[in-house]
Amino acid sequence: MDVGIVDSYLIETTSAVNHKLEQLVPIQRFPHKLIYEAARYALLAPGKRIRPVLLLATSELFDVKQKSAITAACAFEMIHAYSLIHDDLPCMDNDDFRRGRPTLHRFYSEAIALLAGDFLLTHAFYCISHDEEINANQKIALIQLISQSAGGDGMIGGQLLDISVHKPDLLMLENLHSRKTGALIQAAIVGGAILGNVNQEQINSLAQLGKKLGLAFQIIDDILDVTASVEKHGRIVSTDAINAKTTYVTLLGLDQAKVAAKEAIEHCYAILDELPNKSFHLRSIVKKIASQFNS
Ligand code: GRG
Repeated sequence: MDVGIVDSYLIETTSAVNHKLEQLVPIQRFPHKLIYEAARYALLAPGKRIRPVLLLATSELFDVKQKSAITAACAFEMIHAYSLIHDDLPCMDNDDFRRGRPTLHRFYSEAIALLAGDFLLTHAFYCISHDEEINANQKIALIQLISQSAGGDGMIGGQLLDISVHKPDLLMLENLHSRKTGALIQAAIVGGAILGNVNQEQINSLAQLGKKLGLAFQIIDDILDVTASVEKHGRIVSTDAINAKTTYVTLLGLDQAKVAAKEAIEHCYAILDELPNKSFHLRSIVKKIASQFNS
């Protein structure tokens, strides 16, 4: 596949997402304008926009126009940005940098970071419920999907496992990540299918694709934590190791982690092959995620 075509699709969709995010969280003149300013600082910082792009590429499979899916796509990025803001707080990971900038609580304050995260979480639902491009049934289905995937049985539950389970085994690590990172990635894909009004059978296979892609995404993140440090420093300066984190690499070893990532990616391609619709862009995103590590 031509990498140039893949990249130009990603550039076009991420820039459409960024443009819409700017509109959905505008600069304000209210006395409380700081909450918008802080939310924009985190939300508009350079990120990969993987979740909104997945939603757009999935909805496109079912001929949904970008303008009808873009608000829902942005809602996923808002939820993701909120989770990063809260994850970086001193009571969680206590991180100083995110997306190449000081974390929100370092740049502003903990109180502002907490409120900006709360605002983005709430605003995601505000934006979906006020979107004039989608119908009432789709709104309810998206709200149910997002609240479930980001809620107590999804991302928040995964975060709880992450901060409370000491030295998880492989089964627990998979459980933790399928909730913490996998659930929202999976939901972004299912969200695209909801906008396409597809049948339950297709939703199920796309949910399966999201599950495998979420798994691959996390294993690759763990691999990159080790390999990127070797490339940069000539030795392992793994942040996961510094933080004594259990990862796919610490449990499986680097080579087997690569095998596991490759298997998850192959599974994604197999699901894509079975879809009745041509999935050129969705396939290219899977390929892009896979291309981050050397198999
Ligand atoms: C605090 C409620 C709460 C939840 C936090 C998702 C999460 C739960 C924390 C994220 C922490 C983290 C670094 C997880 C590993 C997975 C990962 C690489 C997330 C970052 O997502 P990317 O790579 O980030 O899509 P960008 O910046 O590109 O959007």
